[in-house]
Amino acid sequence: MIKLFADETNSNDLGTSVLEKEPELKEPPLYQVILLNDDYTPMEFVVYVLQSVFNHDHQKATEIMMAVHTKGRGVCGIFSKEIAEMTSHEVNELAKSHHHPLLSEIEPLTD
Ligand code: TYC
Repeated sequence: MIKLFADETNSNDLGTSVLEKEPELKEPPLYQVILLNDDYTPMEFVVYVLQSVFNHDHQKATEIMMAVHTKGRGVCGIFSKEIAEMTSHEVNELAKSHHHPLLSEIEPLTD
């Protein structure tokens, strides 16, 4: 719906109005950080990553790790695009620094 808004650009505004588009109030898109299964990363290391990077408790971290282990991939967190990118990068660098092949990636959350 188009509404009348006060013209804030006019400092001599004497109560005049201009037609403007309604302000768009869209929420920013969300991204999932997805953990991928592999044959070599130790289960305990995956649980450690899920606790230390994603702040999951030990029980939840173990559940997610087992779901990824059996299904091939799984969601470990949902964030804004920038935070998802940084978090996925942190996981991949942490795995590399421990010489494990563990990988994560991000994908847009569609509803
Ligand atoms: N499949 C691995 C193993 O059997 C464990 C594992 C789980 C690796 C989840 C990666 O994202 C992963 N040691």
